[in-house]
Amino acid sequence: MDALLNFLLGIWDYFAQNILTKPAFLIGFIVLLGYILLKKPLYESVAGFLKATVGYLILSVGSGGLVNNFRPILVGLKERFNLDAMVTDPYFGQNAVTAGIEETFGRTFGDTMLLLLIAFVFNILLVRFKKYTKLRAVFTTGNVQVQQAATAFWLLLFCFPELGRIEVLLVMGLILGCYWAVGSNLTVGICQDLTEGAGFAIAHQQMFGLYFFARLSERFKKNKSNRKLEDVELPGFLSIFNENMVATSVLMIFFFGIILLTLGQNYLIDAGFMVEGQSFLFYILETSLMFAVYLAILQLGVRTFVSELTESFQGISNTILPGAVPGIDIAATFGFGSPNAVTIGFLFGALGQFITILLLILIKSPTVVIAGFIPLFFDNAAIAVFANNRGGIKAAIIFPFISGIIQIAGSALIATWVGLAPYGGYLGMLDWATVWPFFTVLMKFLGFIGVALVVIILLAIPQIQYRADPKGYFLKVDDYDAYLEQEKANS
Ligand code: ASC
Repeated sequence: MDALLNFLLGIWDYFAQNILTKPAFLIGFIVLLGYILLKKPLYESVAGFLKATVGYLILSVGSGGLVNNFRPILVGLKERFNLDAMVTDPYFGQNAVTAGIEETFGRTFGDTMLLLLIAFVFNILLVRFKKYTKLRAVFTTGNVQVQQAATAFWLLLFCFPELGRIEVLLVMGLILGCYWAVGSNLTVGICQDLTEGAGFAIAHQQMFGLYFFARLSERFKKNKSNRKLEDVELPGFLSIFNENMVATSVLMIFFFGIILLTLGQNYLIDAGFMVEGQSFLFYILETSLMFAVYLAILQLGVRTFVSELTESFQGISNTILPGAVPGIDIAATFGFGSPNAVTIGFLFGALGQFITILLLILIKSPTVVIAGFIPLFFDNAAIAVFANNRGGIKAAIIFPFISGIIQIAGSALIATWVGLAPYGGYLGMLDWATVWPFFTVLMKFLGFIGVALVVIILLAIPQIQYRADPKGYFLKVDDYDAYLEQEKANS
């Protein structure tokens, strides 16, 4: 009996380590399964698997390149000015939890893979019973689930320090599972609009934020003079900005130019960014231009796997999970809408974050924050993509700016309150600076009633969404063209 159990656990562990936490392979296998269910020949199904996996890996090279190149530069500000600051970054957040959990709560969390299993199965069940739950999206980005599990574990222990191992797993499975399913489901409609029915949703760390700002952006639509970024044709010498790669390059030369000059050549040489004798001017140029390079790679990756995923997922949504869509990485949105929105969102998000950081320093906040690259870029660029798509340029400028302020203020507050700040990092993505602090307040002050409230609130959201548009809610996923027809007929 024990041997059998161990064998099964072994298989599970292998699956979790190699597939569930590696979205490129999970998406690859989903495509393979989809094509097999569509009764495609095996060679075509395998070809689809390869193309989807390679595409997703290309996307990861793009987003990883951005992170690895630009995170150290921003974090450098902390060293350069000897700031005792916490970095908002999902990886720093995870490290902070690992570093502090033993000392603070006398605990360690070794059940992440088990938690992912519970969540994955729970998510699939919630979608399978969508008739009752109204949930349509399956979370496939296990890499971010691992980061979120770490932070959620800390927040939970902060509210319930006495909770036993099994209880922790149960409560986390329930709350995180609902957050993943409900959050991803929230983005289904806005993603369908953005991608004109590509059939995916977002499974990441700012899903509530995306939905919130996307809906607010619609208020800008009524004003005719407020155009979308892609509809603007700049005249004269400004016309060079019509080309996305040029626009990104110029803006990044300014942005990173200022930061690199602030860091100074001496620091950059000491810290190993530059070598002795290298031209500072060309170092700045090359570093800044790499931004456009990785962005282009990222977009190539999106183009490569999304079409495979769209087609193959029909096999799954026609059979085992009717009307479902996969929730995927936020970077997939950067292949749609206006590419300039990505750059605009990043820059205005940065403005909002930097102003807030200065304020923290001025008011002598107990926690000072250093802007991590991941929340700065991936959250705010995506908010701009959706805001531009639904409300035009003004929305694409204002909302990332507001988001930047909230990211820093929210992260500083929650990380100070729960005692994570001294360990140097906090997850920092938009939902973790807003929605999760709210959950934490409920649970800290209401105990298990708070837990129940969190779950009830989460599960009520898809019901409200459904009731707002019972005719279009499922149709928007099942047949986007028919949905558009219906909308036209209604208006
Ligand atoms: C995250 C995280 C990453 C990036 C990536 C964006 O939250 O942990 O590595 O965003 O998923 O493509």
